[in-house]
Amino acid sequence: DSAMEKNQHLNKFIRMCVDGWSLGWHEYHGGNLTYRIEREELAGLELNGEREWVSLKKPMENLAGDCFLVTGSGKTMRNAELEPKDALGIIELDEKGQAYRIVWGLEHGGKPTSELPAHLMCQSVKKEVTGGTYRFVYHAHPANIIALSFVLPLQDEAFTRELWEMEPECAMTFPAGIGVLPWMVPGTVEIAKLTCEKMKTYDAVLWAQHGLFVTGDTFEDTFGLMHTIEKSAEILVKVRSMAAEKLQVPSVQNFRDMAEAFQLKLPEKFLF
Ligand code: 2HA
Ligand code: ZN
Repeated sequence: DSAMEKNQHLNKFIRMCVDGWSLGWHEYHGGNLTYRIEREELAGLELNGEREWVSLKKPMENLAGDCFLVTGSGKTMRNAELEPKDALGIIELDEKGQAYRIVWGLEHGGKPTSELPAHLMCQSVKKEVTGGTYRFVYHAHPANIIALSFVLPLQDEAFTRELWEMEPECAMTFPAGIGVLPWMVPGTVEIAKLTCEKMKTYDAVLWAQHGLFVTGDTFEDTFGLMHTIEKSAEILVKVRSMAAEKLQVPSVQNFRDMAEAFQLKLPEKFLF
């Protein structure tokens, strides 16, 4: 009895997991996805409120009562389609935003993603700064952007400009730029805190020598942002593999012209 067909939001979530797997971003247990799902969107799913409440390390008042569709810790994106009720789950937060419980899926004693602190803290920040429009947090391990974190300075300015230069789509897809964090221990509250701090201004944050965190309002925008950043990283890796120096790049004036044509607010700090 497959969960496919019963709930279109679950089906899109599953498709995103499988698409990321197909692109090579989710080796084994790598990566995770959460979606703040409205209660009306849960139609067709049989919820069960019998599992235990689990305290959150950091309470989040503005997520009180919210539900999240989440990937499971130690599960695989690849199995999302074959075994959705094992690989995925839905959690609900209590009325104070201090604890969660599993109300669907994550059968056989499963737990939400190991990066739950970073997901919920980014969900909280984005819900606040976007007035509730952002509902997705997505983490993946795309090889090219990770490779660049070994050779580019770990600065927002360097990564943003290098990636923007690769194709015009980039400045249009992440006009606010991209934030960069040094290597840190995965799954910790420390990495979650620094990530959600950067998410106040950016939609994408790179974890050096680990992977990429992105946020968005729809499945398409969230997946599209991950895909666009990794595509430009792939071009940059090819360029750097061919030659030590680029012979020509789009100029600061080119970026200003594009910003005017598409009404993009490109921060001055990236136009050096
Ligand atoms: O194993 O990607 O960052 C899931 C992860 C941890
Ligand atoms: Zn990871």
